[in-house]
Amino acid sequence: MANERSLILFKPDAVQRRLCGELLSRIEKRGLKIVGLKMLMVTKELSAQHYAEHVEKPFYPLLEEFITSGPVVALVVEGPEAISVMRTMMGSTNGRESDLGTIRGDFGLSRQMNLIHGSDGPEAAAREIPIYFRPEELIEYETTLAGWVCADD
Ligand code: IDP
Repeated sequence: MANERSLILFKPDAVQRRLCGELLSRIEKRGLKIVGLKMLMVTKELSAQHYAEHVEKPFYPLLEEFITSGPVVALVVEGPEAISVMRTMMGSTNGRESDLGTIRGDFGLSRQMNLIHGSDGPEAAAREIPIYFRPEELIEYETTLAGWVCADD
């Protein structure tokens, strides 16, 4: 079982809809550890860097407009299989197709304004985390709860 880190964004719609506390609460209650946290504006340059695989796609101009439209909250979360755990919690890209119980399924109906980003694999996490955080902005610490949250394997 890999202890992983994942880059998470609460997108501008989550901030505007005042859902950051709800989303953060779900992540913390699940047992993942917050090791980095900040609010920032995504610039066009940052958007192109983050969404490099999408810049040539037809939906990119609207995605850029959306992601640069207001502040986002960026986090690095850490825990056992944190990347896939977060992807499952997030749900499908399109809120309309996302299962109830997931963040996107519970709070949205949009494919674009889908509240949250999470790295989709270890390579993506390794690429995305340094886009948003300098090494010294990520805090290494122990929590006494760790053994109570995941101790089966
Ligand atoms: P993901 O966020 O579920 O990993 P990706 O396919 O990596 O989905 O797409 C990145 C983001 O681009 C999505 O979260 C969504 O905001 C936006 N997006 C993806 N596909 C479309 C589309 O077909 N129309 C509009 N926006 C899209």
